[in-house]
Amino acid sequence: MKIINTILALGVLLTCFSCQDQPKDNLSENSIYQSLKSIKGKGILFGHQDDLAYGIGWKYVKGESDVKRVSGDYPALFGWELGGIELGRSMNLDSVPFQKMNELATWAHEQGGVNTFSWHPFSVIDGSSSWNGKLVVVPEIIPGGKHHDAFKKHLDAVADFFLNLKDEEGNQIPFIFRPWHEMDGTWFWWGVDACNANDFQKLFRFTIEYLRDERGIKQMISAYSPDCRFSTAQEYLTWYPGDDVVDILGMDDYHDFKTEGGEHAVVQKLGVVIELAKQKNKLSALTETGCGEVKNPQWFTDKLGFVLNNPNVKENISYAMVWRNAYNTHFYFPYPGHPAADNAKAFTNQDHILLLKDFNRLKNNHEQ
Ligand code: BMA
Repeated sequence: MKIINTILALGVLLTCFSCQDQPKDNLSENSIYQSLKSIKGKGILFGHQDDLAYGIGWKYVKGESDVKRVSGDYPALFGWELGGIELGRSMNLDSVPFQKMNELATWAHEQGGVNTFSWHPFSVIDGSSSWNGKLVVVPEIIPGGKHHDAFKKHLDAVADFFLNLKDEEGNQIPFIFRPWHEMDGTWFWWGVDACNANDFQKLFRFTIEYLRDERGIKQMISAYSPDCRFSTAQEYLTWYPGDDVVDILGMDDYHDFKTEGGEHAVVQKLGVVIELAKQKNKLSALTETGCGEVKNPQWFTDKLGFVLNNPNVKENISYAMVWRNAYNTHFYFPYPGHPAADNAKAFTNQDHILLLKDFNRLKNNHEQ
């Protein structure tokens, strides 16, 4: 009897320990998560930051998109940036009005696309921008820190934006949130030079729990995305905050593409991410990448295409996103007439690279 009791007690104890790390219960109802799961292995969503807001030579033209101008259709994934919202500004740090962002993201959702949000906040302590890699901010804003309450107000501004994202029927629009990315780099105040892994984990965890549990944002799934400064699973997980606050295992990588043959390193690192995602039953993605000004006209087929045609990558990752087309010396997707335009079109024409219509078709096939 004693033995049985002990076994039972142990069982209860083990269950409690493991529930801490259980995946979140809202995933079964999240249409993004479910559709990405259902099309896994059938295609990779192609994404572009600020795609509908502006491009080279245009700004806020209804229906316009550099990806569409070159490839014939919109991307399937739309990236947006929230930096500045925490200060109560009406525009983000790249001058995109938040009202416009709300409208465009709502439109993207209604067309069947997926929205993903990044956030490069100003420090609540002294208003410094995110790009202050030596500034000690994180210990002061996590629970127990002197500026924690002020930080919660910053998060409230983010929460209010998310809660205002509603479809025509008033339902909350599902989205991906990818905060505190590239923590393995030295350029952000949540990066390795100013923040240790333990504090980082607390920051990430608090951010997700506050938005999801305190502010009730259940339609959010989250992505963890170090930059490419890792080569093993152990290194990749250094800052990992826990299975219950992460849904997508990502990687940002511009750096490896800059070195000769670096696309092999990208494949290797994505292999690490994919393997971990399998073990944890999560999705994986190349959350940010690109070649500045697309200086290599073959970059899309020969570099990014090389990576996304690797059988393991092709079989497993959900999406790959390139950064914004800000102005004529800062863009990551070609515009019509650019030397890389035909190549980018050939890249997006591949069956497994999904633009918006391709993604919708696959989802519909799956539902039938
Ligand atoms: C960077 C650049 C900046 C921009 C920031 C946040 O990579 O594009 O110009 O402000 O992202 O979107």
